[in-house]
Amino acid sequence: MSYRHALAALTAAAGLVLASVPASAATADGHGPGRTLGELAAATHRYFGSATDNPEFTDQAYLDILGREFDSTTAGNALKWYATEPQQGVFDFTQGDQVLDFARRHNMSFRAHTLVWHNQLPDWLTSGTWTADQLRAILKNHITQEARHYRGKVYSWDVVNEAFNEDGTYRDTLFYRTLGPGYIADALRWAHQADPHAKLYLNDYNLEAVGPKSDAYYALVKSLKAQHVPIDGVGFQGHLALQYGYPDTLRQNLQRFADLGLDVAITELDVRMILPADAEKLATQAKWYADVTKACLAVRRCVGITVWDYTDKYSWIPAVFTGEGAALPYDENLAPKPAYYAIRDALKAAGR
Ligand code: 9MR
Repeated sequence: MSYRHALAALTAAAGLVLASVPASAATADGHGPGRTLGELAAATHRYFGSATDNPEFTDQAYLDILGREFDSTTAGNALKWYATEPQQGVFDFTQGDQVLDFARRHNMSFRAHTLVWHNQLPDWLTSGTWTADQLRAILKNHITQEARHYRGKVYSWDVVNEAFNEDGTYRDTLFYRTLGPGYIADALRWAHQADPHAKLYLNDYNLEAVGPKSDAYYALVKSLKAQHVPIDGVGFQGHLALQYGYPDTLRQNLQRFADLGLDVAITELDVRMILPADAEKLATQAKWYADVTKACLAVRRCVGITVWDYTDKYSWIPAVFTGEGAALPYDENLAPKPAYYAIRDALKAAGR
């Protein structure tokens, strides 16, 4: 039993109130009790979040850590189009509401993900043939209904996800093909109408370093700002892999977007490796997590970091990249890894 759990049990048994007990992480490795990632991030005016997913809601030990350690969450799948509009014009927000309800009960802010993406679309949408007018109406209705349902309840929306290719050209999606590049500005405007207070983001992977893809985003958001299209932030997913090297230009890249008058955030951080994990790889991984954290902390408008779930038990990596994994700050048994302590130390150093 961890220190905190032992303390909680003891306190509950004595009928006492937990209010004055500092939340602490596991202590088996001698790091001692400390404040949570969420609390440490809050001391720097940022959040530290984790994605989660509905099937995980049966795992109480998992939920205990999620609710205790993080002060922001993102639904990994629940708000995607296939889940929220499974039939045309028929909306279902049950799964998203379940995650949002958990967030609210645990005082976590909620990053809503995502309104427009080329993946995980419902069959009715991908199998249909649509004129531009029809698709524009479908897109507008989807964005309006979904963003309106969550109006006033979410911190931010990833309005358009993964709109560009690696070389900085527009990704050839149903939306781009049918509507042209203007679908992005339209989506932002419709989302703003439906929920004027949510921070509106564009979000993508392989955006961490300065390069053709991040240059394309830089040019796009600059032009959107010039046209007064409502855009508040850019999300850098941060799906990193030890074998591909650390994105050394991350801090300067975050800064140049911030300098356009935007918020930036690390939205889906994980650092995968070729399995098996060993002490050396885990140490490198820990350094990368610390370095990403420090990069965000060095940029005033970097508002927070989200890991793409917090435990290797529920990572998306092994199913997609055969032979890779161990990407998250907690292991499969929900024990903190070196990465967890490295993030904590980086936050602590900045929050003093
Ligand atoms: O974590 C999500 C996983 O459960 C889904 O199977 C997958 C389907 O593509 O999407 C994962 O989340 C993705 C996110 O929505 C966008 N960026 C990449 C993430 C990992 O694939």
